[in-house]
Amino acid sequence: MIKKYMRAPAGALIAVSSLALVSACSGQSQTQETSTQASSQSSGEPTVGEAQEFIEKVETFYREFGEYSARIAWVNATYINYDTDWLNTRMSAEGTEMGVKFANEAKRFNDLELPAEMRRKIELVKLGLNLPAPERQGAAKELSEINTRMASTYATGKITLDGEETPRVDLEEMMGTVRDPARLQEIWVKWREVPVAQTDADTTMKEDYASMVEIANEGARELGFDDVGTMWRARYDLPSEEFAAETDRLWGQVKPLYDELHCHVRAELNEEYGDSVVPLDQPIRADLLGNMWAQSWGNVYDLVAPGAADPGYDLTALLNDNGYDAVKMVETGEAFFSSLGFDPLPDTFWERSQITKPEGREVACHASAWNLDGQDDIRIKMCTKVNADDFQTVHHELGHNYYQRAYKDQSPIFQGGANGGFHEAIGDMVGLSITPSYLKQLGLIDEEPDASKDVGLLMQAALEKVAFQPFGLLMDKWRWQVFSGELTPATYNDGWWALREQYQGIRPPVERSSDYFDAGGKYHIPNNVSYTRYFIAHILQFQFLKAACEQAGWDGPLHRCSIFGSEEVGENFNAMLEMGQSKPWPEALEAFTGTREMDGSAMVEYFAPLMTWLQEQNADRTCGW
Ligand code: X8Z
Ligand code: ZN
Repeated sequence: MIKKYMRAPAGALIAVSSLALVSACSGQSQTQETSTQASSQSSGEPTVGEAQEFIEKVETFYREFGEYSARIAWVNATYINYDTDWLNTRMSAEGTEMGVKFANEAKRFNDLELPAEMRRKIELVKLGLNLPAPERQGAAKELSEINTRMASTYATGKITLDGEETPRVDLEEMMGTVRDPARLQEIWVKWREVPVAQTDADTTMKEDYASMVEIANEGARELGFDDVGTMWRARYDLPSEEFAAETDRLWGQVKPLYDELHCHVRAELNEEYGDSVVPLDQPIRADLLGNMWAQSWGNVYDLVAPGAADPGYDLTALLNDNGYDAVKMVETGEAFFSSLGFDPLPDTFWERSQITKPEGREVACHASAWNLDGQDDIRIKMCTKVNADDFQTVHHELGHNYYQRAYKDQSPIFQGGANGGFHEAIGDMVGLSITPSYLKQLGLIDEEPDASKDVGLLMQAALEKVAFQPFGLLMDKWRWQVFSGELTPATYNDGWWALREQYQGIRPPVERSSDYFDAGGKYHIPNNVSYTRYFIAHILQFQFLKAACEQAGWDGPLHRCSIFGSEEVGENFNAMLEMGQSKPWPEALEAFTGTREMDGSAMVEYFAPLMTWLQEQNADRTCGW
């Protein structure tokens, strides 16, 4: 099915934080249709012909600047030094200036009646910038200097452990394996020194962030938005406030499951660490959950496993014992997509990707997927470790790449996910098919555990997926408050921990003064990657899975379904992917699942047997915080 693609002129898929057609993290286009918020500055009656000319001009720019900027951003992210920061800053300022110019020009066509496709392109151009700058002289340059510096500070910030400078990815991994609370606290605290340390420019990331908020808000207001948060929410084909309410509705569907999981995990951690470290009436200490940000808890599975229902294997150990290295993990991911009928990855993917952390230079290790030319120059950038987390991440990133390639024949304005959540959900949906039956097909296990082990399998999945949801939601709740001015630099940290406690039921291991900038310890904050996309993706991936398993004729429980080898599912999936963002997302959703609504009930159904088990376990416990 993929072979029918024709070659189109080079598409613009870039990875910059200025005219961010595609963000560095996700390959997700930053543009989405919105209600018409910007006011017209029309001079003379605009015509449909002028609108068409304008669109063609923007498309040409997106193609050309897209490839140029992506190559600079790639070199910067994979070889961070003074010069590549300099290049990235200049490129990003140019992109921002052009993006602002186009967004303002687009307003001219606000009241003109246009065919739906042209209207959508015009609206997407208005939302094309991730962070707009005001038009005043020097603002775009200042904004891009700040953004490049924050990104590089996050990627290269030095941390010394036991007198030795320790790679950041090693610290991340240690949070999953270390069990000594004092040591965990030490690593956790050191990680969070970077956002308040002095940079070469004599600023801190916290100060830079505050300046960024000021400038980008000014830019957003010039474009007719209340603030940057409103602009980000407007990318979901809904009025901004309706979208916020929609995320709360989806959270409401999953929250009962999270509450039970939290209760059980806290009780088991209390068994392990005792009352003084894990008091039963308090939020859980954030450093005890197996992850630097307590965003997914799969690494503490062994501490909370449901005894008799434990399936008896550990994917990290299986990969290592079977001689998997990083490349083999990626090849295995590719083979999964091939089994669905997708074309193999191009040779250039293997030649140009950064699969492991290179020696002797600074790189951004946070995983990302790129399309450098809007066509076939797709790549991943990872510092892959051989473990279960990164096996999932490999599938996640490849999902971005296959999506990018599927929509490469769309106009560059439409080259993006149906919404940000779609782009993040594709690889995750495939990753949900790493079931025991699939592991057996790979030869990693000899026998599939029987149904009595389902609760164990579901516990593993819930620690990743259910535990994630409140974090997925609160990251942007915090930013929405920051951009609206509800939080100020003096209250950034208190506001951050208030949300962490309210939604996740976690607390810092030590008192955190308001001088800290703990939000800045998470990649997506200094890199300005919006985060609601991941919350949405965690809902959508279960909806996609359910639809796919129905298409494949699966009649067992959803959590045992693997779509490996189903070309029919692949073909239907590809039909959705090819659309890119050419249509409002409900149409893309309908194309694959038959429904136009996002709905958490597939996720709830997937975990239903675990929910029953958790409720039994928690019957005599006091839950909540
Ligand atoms: O950032 C990512 C991907 C790249 S888009 C590795 N993720 C979020 C995170 O790591 O915080 C995937 C899950 C959530
Ligand atoms: Zn992603």
